[in-house]
Amino acid sequence: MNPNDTIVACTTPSGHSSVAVIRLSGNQAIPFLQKIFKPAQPTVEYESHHVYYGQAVDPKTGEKIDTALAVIFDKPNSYTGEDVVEVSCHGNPLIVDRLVRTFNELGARIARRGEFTRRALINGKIDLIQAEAVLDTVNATCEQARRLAILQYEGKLSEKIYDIRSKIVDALFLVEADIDFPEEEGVEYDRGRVVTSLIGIVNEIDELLKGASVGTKIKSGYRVLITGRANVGKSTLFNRLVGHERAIVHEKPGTTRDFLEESMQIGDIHVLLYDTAGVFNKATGPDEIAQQRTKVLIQNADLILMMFDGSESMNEEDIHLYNLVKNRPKLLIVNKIDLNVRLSNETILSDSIKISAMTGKNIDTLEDGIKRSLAPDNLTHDVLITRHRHIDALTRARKCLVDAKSAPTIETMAYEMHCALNEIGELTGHVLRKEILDRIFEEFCIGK
Ligand SMILES: Nc1nc2c(ncn2[C@@H]2O[C@H](COP(=O)(O)OP(=O)(O)OP(=O)(O)O)[C@@H](O)[C@H]2O)c(=O)[nH]1
Ligand SMILES: [Mg+2]
Repeated sequence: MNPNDTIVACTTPSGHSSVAVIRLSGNQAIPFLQKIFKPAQPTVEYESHHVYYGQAVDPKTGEKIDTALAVIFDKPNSYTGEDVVEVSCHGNPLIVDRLVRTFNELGARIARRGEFTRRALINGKIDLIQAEAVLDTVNATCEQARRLAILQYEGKLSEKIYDIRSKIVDALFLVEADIDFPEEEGVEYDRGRVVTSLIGIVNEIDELLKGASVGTKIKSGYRVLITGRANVGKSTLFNRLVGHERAIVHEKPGTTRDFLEESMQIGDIHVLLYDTAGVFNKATGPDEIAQQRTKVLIQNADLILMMFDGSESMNEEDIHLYNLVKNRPKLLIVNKIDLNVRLSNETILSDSIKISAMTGKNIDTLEDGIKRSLAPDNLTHDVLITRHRHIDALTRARKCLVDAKSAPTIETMAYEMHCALNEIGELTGHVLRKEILDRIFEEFCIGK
């Protein structure tokens, strides 16, 4: 992969659409455009950040390919930091392929996955955390994830990491001054001061790591599980929440065996909703396996919707299940309130949300309850870690700092602090490891 090549790719999805955008980046982007694009107003010199209307033509034959708009971004004020050209044409694969092929024949190389963003990173337009945020912005599946991705792209998390980095550098300065100039006056090494600042930095990393569980959940989705004994109306509620007839509903108990999972948004929260097999006594064969699976899912859920049938009194199966979820985060739900209420357990009646999954009554109250249970004030922070790569790098940096704190000699202390800086550098991309970059940019689409 030659970093000096001019690269080209279509940045919009393939298929038919009203408009498609082809992007070029590199030294030859503007000369290549000039060979293909004929502006309606003859122009000798294109101005940066201006849009030109004209025709895209085949430079060999002069044949018109499409009408088009061209935008020029002179380096360094572009996405990649290089000269960038974007050509908007009609979104027909025939036109898009023809234009990309023509640029390719002129000498532009077809861009790899994420190569535009990778160039932005190499050219210092963004750091690695921001590059990942580009991907997160494209892939965000709920409002919370989108907000977080935008904040990270703006550099909020990076700022925090740079702040931690500069505190390590300051502490290291004290240590190294003593190694280099042990006799020098005024730069006396004060181990206590270094240790205090190391403790402070470790605490800041711990704060970040604490928020990581929320951050990663926002991205991957909170697991919300509907459970209850057979026939209480779990699948009816599941269908109601996902908005279509996803699960089979039947008056016969034991309808659902394999659990169902649907990705959805409740409010601005990404939820993975599960419908599970009802739990009942004396289950055998496949029913028994299904119930074991329900029990495993209960252990891994972020929120359990524990459902009772309001039209029947509680039985020992309800109590058995209730005991299973007692110490888990949960909402109690009494269903079938469109019928005569026969459930008489005071505690359950007073602590529960009463709904009719069949008619839809009080489903909005239930959705509010789910939102409130899942989303504490987690987004009062601008800085939340959402990636396992970040968790790993910070955990490794933290370990180095803890080791530095108790290092037997000043030299080993300095060594550990350098290691911590290295980990932080990998996190931000200032220490570049090709295999890490390859892995990250492999997730991107071509044209980004
Ligand atoms: N009247 C009334 N009937 C309901 C309500 N919710 C579900 N039902 C009925 O209860 C029966 C069982 O509903 P399902 O949604 O299949 O119950 P389930 O809990 O998924 O049952 P299993 O998968 O067998 O454990 C069906 O006949 C539903 O129509 C409700 O709110 N009111
Ligand atoms: Mg069911």
